[in-house]
Amino acid sequence: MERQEVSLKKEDGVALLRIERPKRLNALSRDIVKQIGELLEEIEVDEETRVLLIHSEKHFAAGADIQDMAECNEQEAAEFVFSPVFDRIEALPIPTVAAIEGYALGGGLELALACDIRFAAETAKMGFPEINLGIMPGAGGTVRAPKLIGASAAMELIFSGGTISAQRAWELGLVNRLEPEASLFEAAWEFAARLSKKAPLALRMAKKTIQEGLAMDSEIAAVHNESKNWASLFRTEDQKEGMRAFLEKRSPVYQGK
Ligand code: DAK
Repeated sequence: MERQEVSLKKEDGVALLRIERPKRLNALSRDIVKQIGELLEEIEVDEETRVLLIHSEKHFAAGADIQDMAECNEQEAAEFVFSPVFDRIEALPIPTVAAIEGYALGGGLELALACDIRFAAETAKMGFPEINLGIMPGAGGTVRAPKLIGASAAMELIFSGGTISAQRAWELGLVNRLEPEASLFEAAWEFAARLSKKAPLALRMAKKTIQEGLAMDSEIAAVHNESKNWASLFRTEDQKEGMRAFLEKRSPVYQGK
């Protein structure tokens, strides 16, 4: 396995994960996704990591590696690790941000969709080209894209196999923020670093509560769950610190306790 194809750097509470396979436009081989899974193990247990930022130079990822998939039979295709790894990204208790430049296609877009928030360069291009290869999205695309942009817009993207501009992706709600290409990474990093200074237990609880609420059929049950989770934050030192800091007109210093 070529370990250097995925890198992880940690600074100021932000873990920066990058795919480094420029000759293949960062296409996701099985090994790369396995490596992402291994690095997630590290992130999952690291209490100092407050935010995960996924960004790759020039291209986010031009999809799954077609060479890797071309001769797969059904059993081998089912054994690809994409969905379990992407599901673990979605399930991380900390905020996750994707910063997209260049192509985010197929499995690459699915990787971005597994993150909580997406920044995109104005020049980025996104789409689900799977249909052009005789398959369909299979690592969350048919589930997460319709939730985000509605069933019909997702069907248009998936059925057509076309590529859309970052501007169109922003209009559809597929990405949260558009940035000039030159400042995309800096903007996403600054955002992630800002989140890393927020009360970490409250951030985690907010993410958990939103995800739990989305998974519930009853709005009343979801609001009840929100109230319970909200009250539980009053057990934390961070809540005392946040409110006292406000009253004392100073900046809060959160310990994550
Ligand atoms: N796989 C392998 N190689 C790729 C690649 C890919 N996805 N994308 C690009 N490359 C390679 C090209 O073959 C080329 O290699 P050389 O010819 O230099 O050896 C090199 O990267 C540079 O690409 P191009 O020369 O094509 O660059 P262009 O600027 O002309 O075009 C492009 C850029 C992004 C429009 C084009 O490269 C392209 O159409 N790429 C393929 C996009 C694509 O179809 N992606 C795959 C979608 S299928 C799973 C669930 C989901 C999936 C897998 C498993 N499970 C649940 C198990 C996901 C499936 C997909 O993502």
